[in-house]
Amino acid sequence: MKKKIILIGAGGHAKSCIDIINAEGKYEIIGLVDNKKKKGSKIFNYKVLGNDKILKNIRSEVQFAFLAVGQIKTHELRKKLYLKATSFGFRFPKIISPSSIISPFSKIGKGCLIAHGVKINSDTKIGINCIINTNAIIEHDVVVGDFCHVSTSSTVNGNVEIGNNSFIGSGSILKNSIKIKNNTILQMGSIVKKNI
Ligand code: JB2
Repeated sequence: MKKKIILIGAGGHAKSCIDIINAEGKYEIIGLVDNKKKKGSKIFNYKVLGNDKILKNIRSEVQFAFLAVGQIKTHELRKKLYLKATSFGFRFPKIISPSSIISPFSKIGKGCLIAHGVKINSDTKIGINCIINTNAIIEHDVVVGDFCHVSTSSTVNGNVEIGNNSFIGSGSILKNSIKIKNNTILQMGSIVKKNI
């Protein structure tokens, strides 16, 4: 039987999350919470059940939650919502698209979204609550910190380290063995050959 899950955030990224959660087939989405969308409004067949104030009460019926707000400039909203939901006892699963290719020798943290077409190679470690977005390539021996977003079609070559809370813009290419410090924001199409 599928486990029940609630999504936090009901914008564009939530649509991607819904698609991947349904493709994976392990969780039944019981609804979304959003601080600005009207209660009762819908994304596809899924209702906005209310705002974050209802999370505490929903916990008695639903064990799992997932961050469905995206992360472009800052990780702060995602982290705040994660801490709030965990304080109510929610658990955050990793959600992995069946169209991704993930090495069995890699490790992926809780709360991560691994989107369609992603490739994660051997001995790579991804921290908690990351978004590895559509068609990103993460090569062997890479370390990605917590609360990172590696955006669409980025290429992270072997042995790269990406610090916590970082954003790697769409289509970026990171040379092998470089280090990216915590809280880095790389604009789309960045080509990075040295440590930053
Ligand atoms: O504190 C909050 C809160 N603040 C904003 N709690 C809850 N539960 N929801 C919150 N929100 C809601 O997040 C907003 O009311 C809005 O409905 C949603 C953000 O939607 P938006 O479409 O603006 O962005 P997104 O974060 O879903 O997607 C961004 O990031 C993705 C990775 C976009 O830039 C996408 O294009 C991108 N693919």
